[in-house]
Amino acid sequence: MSLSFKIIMLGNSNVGKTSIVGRFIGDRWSNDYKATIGPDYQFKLLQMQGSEVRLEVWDLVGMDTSYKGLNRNFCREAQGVIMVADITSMQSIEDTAQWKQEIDDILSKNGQPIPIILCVNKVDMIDQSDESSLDYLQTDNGIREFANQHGFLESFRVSAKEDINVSTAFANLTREMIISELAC
Ligand SMILES: Nc1nc2c(ncn2[C@@H]2O[C@H](COP(=O)(O)OP(=O)(O)OP(=O)(O)O)[C@@H](O)[C@H]2O)c(=O)[nH]1
Ligand SMILES: [Mg+2]
Repeated sequence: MSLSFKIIMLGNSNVGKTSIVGRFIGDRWSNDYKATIGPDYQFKLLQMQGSEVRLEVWDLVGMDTSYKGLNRNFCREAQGVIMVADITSMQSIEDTAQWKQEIDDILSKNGQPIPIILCVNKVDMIDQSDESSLDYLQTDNGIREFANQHGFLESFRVSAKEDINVSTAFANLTREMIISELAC
């Protein structure tokens, strides 16, 4: 069986959406920052649960700078979302709650919200060995609690730079999209 899914990357600007896509699709990393100026997609083929899965990953413009409301038509075709925040910016984490609500209003499948995974990126920039030095929203427990509260399927602390948890986040999202596809 072969399956095809559209995933969109959402989150504030500068949080690392493009870097996460680069890491996932091509195992690439760059320190240079070039703001994304228009939607663009790349795809990757995965073998999962005996099926060939084509993931079309849409990288969008950061939503705080150019925000005029999510493009409803564009988002309507998405079957999964990777919501990205920056672990060094509490604001970027808190803002995901609002994007989550908005996407739920646009996108639900048979009344069910589509799967959205929260990726709190740049975990390489904090000292994970000393959780007591962190803000609660930067800790594993804090992020998990925030994600539960706001209805995210799952949450991960990730690093596009050091390749931490990026493929796991996409794999778990894909598994969930397959389950919801097969349930139809
Ligand atoms: N330390 C660290 N820096 C990162 C990481 N991911 C991204 N960055 C840096 O953060 C900056 C922004 O990354 P982008 O991937 O362009 O962010 P974006 O969310 O796509 O930004 P917009 O397209 O403007 O919305 C760049 O300078 C990246 O090098 C990471 O995991 N760790
Ligand atoms: Mg970008």
